[in-house]
Amino acid sequence: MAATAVAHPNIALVKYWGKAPEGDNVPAVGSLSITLGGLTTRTRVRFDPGLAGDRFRLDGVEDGAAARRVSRCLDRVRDRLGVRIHAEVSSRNDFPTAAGLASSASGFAALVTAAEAALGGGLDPAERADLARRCSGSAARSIFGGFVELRPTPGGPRPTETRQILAPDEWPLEVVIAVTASGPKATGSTEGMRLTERTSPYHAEWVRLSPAHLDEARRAVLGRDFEALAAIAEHSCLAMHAVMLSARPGLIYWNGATVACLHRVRELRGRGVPVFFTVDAGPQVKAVCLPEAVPAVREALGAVPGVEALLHSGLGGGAEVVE
Ligand code: 2P0
Repeated sequence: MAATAVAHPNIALVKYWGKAPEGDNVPAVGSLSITLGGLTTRTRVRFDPGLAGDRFRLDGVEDGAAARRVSRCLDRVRDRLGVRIHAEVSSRNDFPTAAGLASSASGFAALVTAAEAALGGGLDPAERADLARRCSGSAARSIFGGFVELRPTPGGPRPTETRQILAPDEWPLEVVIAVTASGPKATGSTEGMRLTERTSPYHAEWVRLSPAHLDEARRAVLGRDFEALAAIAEHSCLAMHAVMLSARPGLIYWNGATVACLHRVRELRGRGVPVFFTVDAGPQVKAVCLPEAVPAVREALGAVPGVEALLHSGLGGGAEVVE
């Protein structure tokens, strides 16, 4: 009754921000992402009838707040498979946790995949994705590799459908991540979304426009049209941050170096370098580019004052059981 799974974070090019009113963590909007092969979460789950409660260690340290969320996620897997046994979970990230690098996406994708395998569940990836979505919306996308779309499907067999739209080797984009601050962010995504839904006058418009954003991005991906993908991805990112900024009090996830990096990426693209930016609920800048652009992008972002480190990743596969 033990299994180990690995999963990778994903970066949304069409962003998820906001929950549907029906609850159970159904996203208010669809999203489209790329899964990053170069950053990895590795999670071992061992179910043990002798345990009085679930236990959770992240990077070797017991973490009480995260443990409650892990336990709630395990409850969803247990409920689905009709099991009532507690588990010991240990997880490792080879990248900074909770700093806008989507550690909850890879974390919950790996957790659901390992827990389900440990219990011999035999769930298919679409079902695992919907379970992972209930634990953390973006985690559904990390069940799959390459280019992934998640759509709310009211009235469907499941409340959301997640699927791969292109495999990693069908369009091998690269991502350079400029880390402009390490350490956990000030406002977690779930809390930030709730505040935005309640208080931003622009949130309803964001939800209304989202299907058009998804259609535009899906067309660009299927046509391998980098310019078109750059245009819609930067728009979705900036529109999401506009909605965040318009909450009360406004959510400002960027720092000065974040903004400087956005300008550098725009300058590069103006000079013909195939690169665009995206930024999540944190201050790191993700520069998505064609493989030949990686050296120029690294050099440009590495020279921006305030950039502490660069990470680099190609696209990768979905969550999988390794032991
Ligand atoms: C995304 N983010 O699409 C967006 C862009 C952050 C900004 O999904 O509340 O950690 O656990 O469902 O999945 C981060 O949100 O939120 C996120 P919950 P999650 O990648």
